[in-house]
Amino acid sequence: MDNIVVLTGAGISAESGLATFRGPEGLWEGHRVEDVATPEAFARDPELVHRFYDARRAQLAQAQPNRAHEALAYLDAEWDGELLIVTQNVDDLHERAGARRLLHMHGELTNALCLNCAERSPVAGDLADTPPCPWCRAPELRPDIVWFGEMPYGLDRIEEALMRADLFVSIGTSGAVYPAAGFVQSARYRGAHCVELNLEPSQGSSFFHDSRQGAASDLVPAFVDELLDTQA
Ligand code: BV8
Repeated sequence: MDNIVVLTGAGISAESGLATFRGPEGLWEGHRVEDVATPEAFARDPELVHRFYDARRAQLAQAQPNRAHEALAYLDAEWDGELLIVTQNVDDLHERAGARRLLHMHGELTNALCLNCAERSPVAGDLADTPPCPWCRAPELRPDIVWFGEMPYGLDRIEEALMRADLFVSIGTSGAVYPAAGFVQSARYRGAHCVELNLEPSQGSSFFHDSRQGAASDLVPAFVDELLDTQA
């Protein structure tokens, strides 16, 4: 099992108190996803979208990484082979737990993107207050988030890692959003062993050789121990 690709979703951050996307009544923090996580929504009502992300950023500042984030960071530090943690999450809990070989394919809540000069910058305060871009001073900052209909980040790097993977592990994702939900099919096609660790079977469960149900903070530390035992 030399090369590993891990895909994480909102479920890995649930035990840190951050809402998942498809909670009860399919609302997300009281909003329909389409009303806040699309370029059209931002064009229609930038203030509403900024307030939505400002609230999530404030909530994130109070959240802590959980044992699942910590276990993946430990794997990152100890694994001699190739490892890439691809996260759909826009929170920074993987980094705060110490993960290094990490790629945010849907962007980062803590960053802003300037619509004028296309530079990224860390968000200081609320974007709803239309602060000037630190690079070009234009008051044109948007959340550095990949919305529905927008191109995810790092797809070439992800595809390359999937082509080389011996093991693909999917953690805390419902398998509802593409192209992330299709990664297991690429990995399986190329002969990787595919494992799913999730509270309930995801929409893509049938593509996994091994699908384990349970809380990430229980399943992930145990799985990392299993992996590191194979390396010993
Ligand atoms: C793209 C940033 C073109 C936002 C996100 C039809 C119409 C329109 C579009 C489409 C369509 N069909 C396909 C598409 C494309 C669309 C898509 O997939 N739509 C879906 C809804 C059908 N995708 C896109 O638009 C993407 N872009 O396609 O561009 C393209 C394509 C290919 C190549 C080039 C170009 C862009 C998608 C990105 C959207 N942005 N996030 C924000 O965060 O504000 S997506 C959003 O959903 C989050 O990133 C989230 O991570 C992601 C997926 O959700 P999950 O992470 O899986 O979270 P969810 O709540 O669903 O599930 C949580 C799971 O955890 C559950 O299974 C639960 O059981 C489990 N769980 C809960 N607690 C625990 C747990 N597990 C373990 N332990 C626990 N304690």
